[in-house]
Amino acid sequence: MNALLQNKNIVVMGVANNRSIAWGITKSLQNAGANLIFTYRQERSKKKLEKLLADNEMDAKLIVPCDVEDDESIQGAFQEIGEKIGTIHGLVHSVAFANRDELVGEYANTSRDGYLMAQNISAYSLVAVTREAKKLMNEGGGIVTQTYLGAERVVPNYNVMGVAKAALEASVRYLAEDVGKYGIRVNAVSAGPIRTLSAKGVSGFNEKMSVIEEKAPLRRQIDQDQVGDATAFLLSEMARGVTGEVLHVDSGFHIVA
Ligand code: NDP
Ligand code: KAL
Repeated sequence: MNALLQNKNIVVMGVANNRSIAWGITKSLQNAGANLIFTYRQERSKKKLEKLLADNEMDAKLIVPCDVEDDESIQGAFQEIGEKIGTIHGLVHSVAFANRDELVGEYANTSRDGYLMAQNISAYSLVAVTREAKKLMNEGGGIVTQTYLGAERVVPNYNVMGVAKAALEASVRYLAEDVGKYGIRVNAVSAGPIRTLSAKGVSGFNEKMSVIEEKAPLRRQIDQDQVGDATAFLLSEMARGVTGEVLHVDSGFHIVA
């Protein structure tokens, strides 16, 4: 236990199951003394989350539905959080989606609808939730999203999601400028490959994982707990001088040629 986020109200978006990066983050936030608020999309995710919390003897202050494709759903979620919790000090955005058939083969084949869906759920959602969260962050605080190296480089099969993550990372910088004057910081963690529900069955994932042990400076896999601790740091006062940043938690893979 550390006291990095003692008595801080933090909203976590994107726990689908025990393998979710957002669940690793939840454990780090709990360890830092934070009060936890969750949003979910699918009822199945809510059930998994409730069981995980119970099994780990953890408490949620509030669990609310939020589909980031829908502005009313986002507004409703943050309104409820405002009414029941009041001030929040942090937000974790850990959601992304692209159609599976756009995550293979040539990027040039991306459909207009597929492009817009990936951008909508994976990039624009950060803009929309930042706008709503800001209204409740009247003591300042931190917002952290999750990104991947495919935003910076061409990674086979990542395709439309790479372009969405590029927009997400640029949004981190523009949003950081907007909300910095209110004492709110916006950052991203760029995680190496982690086997989660989203990663399941997508082409090229196993190869991307195995190359980490061969080539990354630390020569070991990345896990949810490493991303969790880095995210907790970025949300905390320890990172009070850091905003608009993309912090790689990837065993150093991004520095090697
Ligand atoms: P998970 O499958 O565990 O989490 C994905 C989450 O996205 C789910 O909780 C899902 O909710 C949520 N989601 C999808 N669409 C919507 C929507 N319209 N509204 C609200 N929530 C939605 O996978 P990860 O933990 O791997 O993914 C979390 C983040 O980490 C993503 O941004 C991903 O791109 C990023 N990332 C993952 C890496 C990896 O190797 N796994 C590497 C680098 C970054 P529900 O199931 O309820 O629909
Ligand atoms: C180069 C890598 C290999 C994999 C390529 C693409 C990965 C894209 C991630 C994206 C989030 C996956 C999906 O959207 C999956 C979706 O089409 C089907 N899955 C679901 O609907 C499940 C049930 C729900 C829970 O998933 C979502 N997202 O809602 C990239 C690897 C090395 C790193 C990864 C996996 C990065 C990343 O961004 O996740």
